Amino acid sequence: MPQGIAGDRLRFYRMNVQDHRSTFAQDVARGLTARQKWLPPKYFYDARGSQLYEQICELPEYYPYRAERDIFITYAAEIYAEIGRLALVEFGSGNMAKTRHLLTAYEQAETPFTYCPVDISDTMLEATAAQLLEDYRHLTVQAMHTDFAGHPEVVQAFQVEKKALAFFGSSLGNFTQEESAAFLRQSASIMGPEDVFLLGIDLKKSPAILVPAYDDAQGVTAAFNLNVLHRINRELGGQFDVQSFEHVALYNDEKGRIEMHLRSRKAQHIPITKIEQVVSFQTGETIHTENSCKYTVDEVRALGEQANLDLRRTWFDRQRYFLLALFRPR
Ligand code: AVI
Repeated sequence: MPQGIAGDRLRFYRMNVQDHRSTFAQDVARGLTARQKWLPPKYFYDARGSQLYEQICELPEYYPYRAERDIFITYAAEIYAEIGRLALVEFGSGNMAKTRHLLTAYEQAETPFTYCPVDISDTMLEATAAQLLEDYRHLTVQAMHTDFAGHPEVVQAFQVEKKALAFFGSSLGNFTQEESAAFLRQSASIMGPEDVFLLGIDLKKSPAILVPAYDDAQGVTAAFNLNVLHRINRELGGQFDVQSFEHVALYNDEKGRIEMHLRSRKAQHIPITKIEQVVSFQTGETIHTENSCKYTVDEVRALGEQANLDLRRTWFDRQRYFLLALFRPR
């Protein structure tokens, strides 16, 4: 239910966010007792992890952030021409820095417009939404705090007529194929005939470019990956000696994805109090912590087709590393 309406230009919704801690415990118990140990990537993003992700976006090797920003800057007017009449609903809005390039195009039109950021971090949402209202006179914000990943249809609660649903930053790439297809299908099911879906997605390219983007020289991505072990220690009473694990990033050509793993440098047994387990590792055994799927344009088109969405416009950065795709309902 909507809560805490603060002024005429800001409405805040808190939608049924699950108890993260119990879910974290369940996911850690399930993931670390599987044959190939794994953890869902969403647990990277505690306060420290979010900070590290912002640092990743500034790294020389991590091109996706800059490439997408390039598209927004270069084509803001064209993108605005396609979506300007629609409220912009952004899944996983984060610090909204990149989206500002689009909001600036809305503002320059000098007509009222609505931006609906949706994020799992409420502190980030509150702070950033308030700042946006100061910076954009014609803007109304409806912000939603929720874990939207499994149920994008939650954004139906926003009071908007026509909408551009947006999922930027190649975050769809962190979903499995089934999750991506379900996300697009569920999104399509709440789209009216004039609504659009905007997808920012990273394209397939040489592993010589991909791998360093996830294994940078300064070790920021390594710290981001290892941070999930610190989080297990802090929140679940884990006893990981974080130094005894190393960051691994590899390109899985067959699956078309970067995989991140944490590899145990030695055989060890790790007690985790809150899940009442001792997790054993052999030397070299890994925890698979993230997939970052890469696509071709044809694969992006096919992804849309599975959800009855037609690919109508494409924008690329100057290196053609990244794609902003606009879909319309069939
Ligand atoms: C958020 N997501 C799209 C990033 C990616 O590129 O898959 C997360 C990330 N992992 C390591 N570096 C960045």
